[in-house]
Amino acid sequence: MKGYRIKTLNEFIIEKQAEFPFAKGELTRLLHHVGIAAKIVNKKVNKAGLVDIIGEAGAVNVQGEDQKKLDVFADAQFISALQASGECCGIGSEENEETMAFDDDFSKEGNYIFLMDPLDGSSNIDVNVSIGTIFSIYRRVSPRGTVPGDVDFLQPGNKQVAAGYIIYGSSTMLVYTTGRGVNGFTLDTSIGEFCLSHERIQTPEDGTLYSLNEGNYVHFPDGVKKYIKYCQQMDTATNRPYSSRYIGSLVADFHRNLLKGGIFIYPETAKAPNGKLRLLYECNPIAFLAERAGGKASDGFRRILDIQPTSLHQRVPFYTGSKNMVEKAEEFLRASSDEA
Ligand code: P6P
Repeated sequence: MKGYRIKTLNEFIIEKQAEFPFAKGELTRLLHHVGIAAKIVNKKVNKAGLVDIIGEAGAVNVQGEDQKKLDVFADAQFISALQASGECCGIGSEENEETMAFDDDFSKEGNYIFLMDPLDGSSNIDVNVSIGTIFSIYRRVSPRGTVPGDVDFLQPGNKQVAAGYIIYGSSTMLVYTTGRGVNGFTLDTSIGEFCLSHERIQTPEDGTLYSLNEGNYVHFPDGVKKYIKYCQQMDTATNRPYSSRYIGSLVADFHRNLLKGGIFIYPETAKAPNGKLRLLYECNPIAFLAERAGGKASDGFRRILDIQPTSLHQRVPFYTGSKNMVEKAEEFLRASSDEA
């Protein structure tokens, strides 16, 4: 009887490493360590609801260690796993104001730069909403053995060699791309392995879901207001009105739209004149995945991956998802800016 052939993340990475221009197993080791950190974070996130019962976060545990907030915990786990890989020479993280360069001889030789939001949407944990880790991987530009700097960390998204996210939800999944297709792995906790569950994800060119925080409507640019009205109009030929779906957790909103089709928008608002989401470790990795799955990602006018970063935590307006939906939203934005 033909059983289900489990293909683990490690088997898949090794199988595909020949496709990766800098093979030699470097990226294999890096992604393997991402998987290890993801499993450790997953275990903690899944227990988060029990914090009050088992008295973890904020208390002192049996080893006498101060328990940290989950996003600080996740940050530390990914940093130590990446340092252990020996392939990463520096990290930029949402949790740390400055970039971190490893100065031990082992890691200084690393060829890769890692940017991450270690636990995005962590405020959703106490209401049991899915949250995620988002990561972006670049080759270093400066010579090996030297301390990485802005030339390494502030590369445009079109230089990414890999990007992905882990979504800690009803099941935990790791979704990543090295530029050739987008593949999803579901964590089988009974064997402690991420197993291939969504091979070569292609996002539908059209969708019927639009995701944005309509509570900010009064602050939206005119083009966004007009696009929302377009989504809400009755037009059976284009399956409108669309459905509004907004979880308030980027990875969860994006993941749903990636699989089912849809558009996610976080535009500029009065409170966030450049949008809320960060270019380097939220928008660029998500944009890389969106494009490699056949979708699009822009700031409303420019392709996200072509934006030259100027600072680690800079924000950009973000429109991403099904190609035709993003292009329709961009049409409304262009028309409104022409009228202005
Ligand atoms: P708002 C979560 O805090 C986050 O950074 C993203 O995950 C999410 O898409 C966005 O902010 C939600 O922001 O302003 O709608 O609550």
